[in-house]
Amino acid sequence: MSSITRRRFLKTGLTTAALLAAAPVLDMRTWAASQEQARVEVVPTLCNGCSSHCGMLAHVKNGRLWKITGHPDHGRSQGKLCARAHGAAFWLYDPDRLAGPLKREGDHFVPIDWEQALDEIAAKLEAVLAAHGPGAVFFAHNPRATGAFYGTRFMHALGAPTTMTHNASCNTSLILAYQAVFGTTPGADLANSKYIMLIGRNPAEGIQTGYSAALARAIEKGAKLVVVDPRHNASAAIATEWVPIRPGTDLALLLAMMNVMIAENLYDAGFVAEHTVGFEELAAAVREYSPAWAAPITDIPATTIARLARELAAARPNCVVDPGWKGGFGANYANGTETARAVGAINALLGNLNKPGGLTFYGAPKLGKLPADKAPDPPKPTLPRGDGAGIAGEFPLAPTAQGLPHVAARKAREGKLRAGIVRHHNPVRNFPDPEHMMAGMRALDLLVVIDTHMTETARLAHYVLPEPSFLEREEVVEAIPGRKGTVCMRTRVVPKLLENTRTFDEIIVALARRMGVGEYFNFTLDELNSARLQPLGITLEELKARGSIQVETPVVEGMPKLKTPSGKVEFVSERFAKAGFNAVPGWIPPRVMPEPARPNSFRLIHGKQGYHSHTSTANIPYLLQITRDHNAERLWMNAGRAAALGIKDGDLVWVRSSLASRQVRVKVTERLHPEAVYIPSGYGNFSPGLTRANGFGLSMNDLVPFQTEPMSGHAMMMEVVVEVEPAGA
Ligand SMILES: Nc1nc2c(c(=O)[nH]1)N[C@H]1C(S)=C(S)[C@@H](COP(=O)(O)OP(=O)(O)OC[C@H]3O[C@@H](n4cnc5c(=O)[nH]c(N)nc54)[C@H](O)[C@@H]3O)O[C@H]1N2
Ligand SMILES: Nc1nc2c(c(=O)[nH]1)N[C@H]1C(S)=C(S)[C@@H](COP(=O)(O)OP(=O)(O)OC[C@H]3O[C@@H](n4cnc5c(=O)[nH]c(N)nc54)[C@H](O)[C@@H]3O)O[C@H]1N2
Ligand code: SF4
Ligand SMILES: [Mo]
Repeated sequence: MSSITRRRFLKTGLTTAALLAAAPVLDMRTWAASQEQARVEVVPTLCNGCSSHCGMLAHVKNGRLWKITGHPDHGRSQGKLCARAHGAAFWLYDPDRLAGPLKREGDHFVPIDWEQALDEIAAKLEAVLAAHGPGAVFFAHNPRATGAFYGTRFMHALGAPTTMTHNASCNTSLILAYQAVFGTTPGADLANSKYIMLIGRNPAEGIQTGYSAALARAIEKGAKLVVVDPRHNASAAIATEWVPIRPGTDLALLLAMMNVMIAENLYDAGFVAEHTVGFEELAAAVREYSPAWAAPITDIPATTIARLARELAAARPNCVVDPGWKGGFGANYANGTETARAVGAINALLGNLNKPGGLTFYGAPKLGKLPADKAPDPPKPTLPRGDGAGIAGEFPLAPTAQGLPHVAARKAREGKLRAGIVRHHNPVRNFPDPEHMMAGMRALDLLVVIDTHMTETARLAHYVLPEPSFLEREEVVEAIPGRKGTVCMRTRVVPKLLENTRTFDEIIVALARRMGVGEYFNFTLDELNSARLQPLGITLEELKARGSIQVETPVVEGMPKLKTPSGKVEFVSERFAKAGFNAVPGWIPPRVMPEPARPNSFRLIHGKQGYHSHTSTANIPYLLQITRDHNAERLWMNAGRAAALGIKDGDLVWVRSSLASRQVRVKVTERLHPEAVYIPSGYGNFSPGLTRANGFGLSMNDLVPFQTEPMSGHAMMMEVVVEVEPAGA
């Protein structure tokens, strides 16, 4: 199915029409027949259940969304959708959706007319700009093409430098680390790998459909899969080996494996000589990190560490230590960035870059730009950022393309940031320390939230502006990397159901015109999308009809020239050294550790469940019911530790940190490292506007203080020790 068009999928129900014309009274049978045979239009679009934006075919019957299926032409998702996609389809008809713009009056919201809301927002933004300058204004979002294009362009038009994504709660550490080692973030060719080590990565639950499928294919082809995780996660269920590790210590494991590979000459010396810099420094640094050194730190036997290093090296170059996403070395631990640098380095020792089954460096199709004479780009702001990212003395290495929303909340509390626009992002719920995040939002002179629902962040806004759901709008064309890249776009599946909603681009253009920077927005979304497609020789009409189209992207065979200062893999980073950090990866312990002498002291960790996205899907009744049916919101505790505390499966406990105390029921299990308790991500909403999720389950963010990792500035989301005791004790 390489060319899906709307027309091809139209099944005209002539018999239905005839039946209806002949039937004077609509009886049940006629009605059922009309449903059965109704004309089905299949509209290709993109899922919005999470940021992966898989290719989706929406089947529309009688003007209503009837069902969804995967779009086979999307190169990354390859016809697959996950459970959350089916849940997210409910958003279209969700009675909790925001139906019109709202303005805060005291402690409640009142409906407001769009024109008036936009006039007032523009005037208030102008006032902040006049009093404090563009350095005091920010934009934050869940990073995707539409938000990135319109949000960033608007900020730049105002001279405002502070645009931020959610990544400081996700994977900013990885982004920084791989920038240093490779100049970019690599992927992995799991499907062709002979030996895969997943370190705090769980494709079976932290789903990106194509990636999860690739892991399954690798297993079918006989790959060895090693899952390093304090928790026997769903990927471990199909693994050859589960290596339970003490949380926060993966860096020690990696350093010790590199020690073995170098000491025993198992690494790819040819690749290292030709394509890397800083090997001697790395070799000198890891000499002290033997398996015997790492064993008591990681709680993994030294013999196992040495064996894993030898097995990996024996499979090179068709093997990979997965580059990860969030879990083991995302925005979680004090050593997140350093751990990701070590993952980069060990893959380079294996010489697996651009080899089948190794790391991949695929580009995305190159999109075009609007003509400069018609739509000039606003100049890039020259003011220093307001969130400390890239600023000497604050977080000089923090990637400025991501920014630091939790630091921005502190700056707002200090009066340095004064106004913000938040779109498709819920920083109050999804960053640690909600009191800190809320205090930041409340301190602003102006907070505008653009969402589909009344989230925890939206509740604090001065203006809440509703977008139509993803099935009712068109968006900016996206380019997806891959061996064969994909261009794709979100198309409108059904007409706008809630008339009084507006899309993000409409909102931004309206604000820009009011604020005297309309000259940067003198084009329609269609014109922008046509310009983006122009170099690919694809018309907008064609992409709207097909939704996703694969295009040839130049594939570099062998080693690409990397965007590092040397053009090679860098084991040693001058930038890191200059900023006062290790030049080559070295041991950094986690910030906190549970107290061994206290039987009720644990580290609290979290992770994804396959059927929820962050905290935005718990309000979907079908997905919430899965949780309820399986008591899946419970806190996991190791059976031995539970027995010692007199805690049984299903018991209610108190979980206390320095920040808060919460109650939750316990799942007693053998599938967890004894020193950790684990809470599934996705629960703990506290906005009454989310009528079904409100008050359900626990978010670990309630218990984690505001804290920043020194290198990347990310939120350290699992650096927290809790005490657990039976409720009522
Ligand atoms: N179902 C679902 N899928 C998603 C998402 C979602 O919300 N829901 N979101 C998408 C996004 S934005 C992301 S970032 C990815 C995340 O994808 P992943 O990073 O794979 O998912 P996580 O569950 O965050 O973390 C993976 C594992 O890390 C483990 N872990 C925790 N601490 C440690 C540690 O110290 N060491 C080691 N080795 N392991 C540890 C957890 O037990 C967990 O099993 O998922 C994407 N896909
Ligand atoms: N407790 C907890 N915290 C987490 C995580 C977790 O799993 N659990 N995961 C961490 C990770 S890996 C990440 S990436 C971040 C994610 O953090 P966020 O980006 O904040 O999370 P999302 O759930 O993707 O989406 C946030 C908002 O998008 C809104 N939304 C949905 N559809 C639309 C739309 O079409 N238009 C608009 N304008 N808004 C829409 C939802 O209502 C929701 O408020 O959270 C991090 N923090
Ligand atoms: S991974 Fe699932 S929820 Fe995310 S975009 Fe793909 S189908 Fe949708
Ligand atoms: Mo994420």
